[in-house]
Amino acid sequence: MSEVFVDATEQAAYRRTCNFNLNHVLQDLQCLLLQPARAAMMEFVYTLFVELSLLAYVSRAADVSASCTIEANSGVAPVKGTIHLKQPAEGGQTTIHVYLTGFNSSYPAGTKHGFHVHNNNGIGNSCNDAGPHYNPFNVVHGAPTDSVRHVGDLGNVAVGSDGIVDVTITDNIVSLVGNLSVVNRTIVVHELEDDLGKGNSSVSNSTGNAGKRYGCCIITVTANSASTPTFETLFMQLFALISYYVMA
Ligand SMILES: [Cu+2]
Ligand SMILES: [Zn+2]
Repeated sequence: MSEVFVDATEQAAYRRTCNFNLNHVLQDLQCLLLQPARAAMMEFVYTLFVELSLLAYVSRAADVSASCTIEANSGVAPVKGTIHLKQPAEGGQTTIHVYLTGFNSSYPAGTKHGFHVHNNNGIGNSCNDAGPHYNPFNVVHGAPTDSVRHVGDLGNVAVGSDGIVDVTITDNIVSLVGNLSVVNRTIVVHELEDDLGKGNSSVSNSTGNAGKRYGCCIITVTANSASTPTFETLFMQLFALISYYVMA
């Protein structure tokens, strides 16, 4: 770079020559062709680094968190507990931690209970106000791993040997952001195992024949946070600044 411009003052002089003395085009061809191109390239490289570091900042720093708390559904089952959901703000996989107690202690460990996001914002009427499974594409019920499934189909949660459900689900369809967000909809835990659309029941294709609604809660956002920049993003910013000054 320095074979053309020794310092900033000389560079500024060249820039002025290029900009304001167009009658010297032939004598100053190198200036006209190279200098603006070089300046443009430096700006491009700098902008690219800044944008990359901003992208890294956004993609690493922000998560959307949501939760809901199931109160015992009196008259049906004393199941209660808390569900925590988390997803990167730009989308992607959602992590769902489920912690539930109050299942019938006579059930053997490993007993499964249907677990879904239902369409409505409502837990009244023994969870029936939650409506059907959240199904914006109007397709049949399925397993979480099926390509055709309700958006709300999260399959089953299994009770551990201690009578407690303590599991973490990851799902690529359930989202806390965008048009298909499940925020303000209702999670329902069921009496029976969801047959994942593969049973013989007449309701297998709509509910998975998961039986009664043992408990439910409405998903609400708890945090939509941006944390402090990571070491990597700070390094990228620093590298961008250094590159800019070295190349200029
Ligand atoms: Cu359900
Ligand atoms: Zn379903």
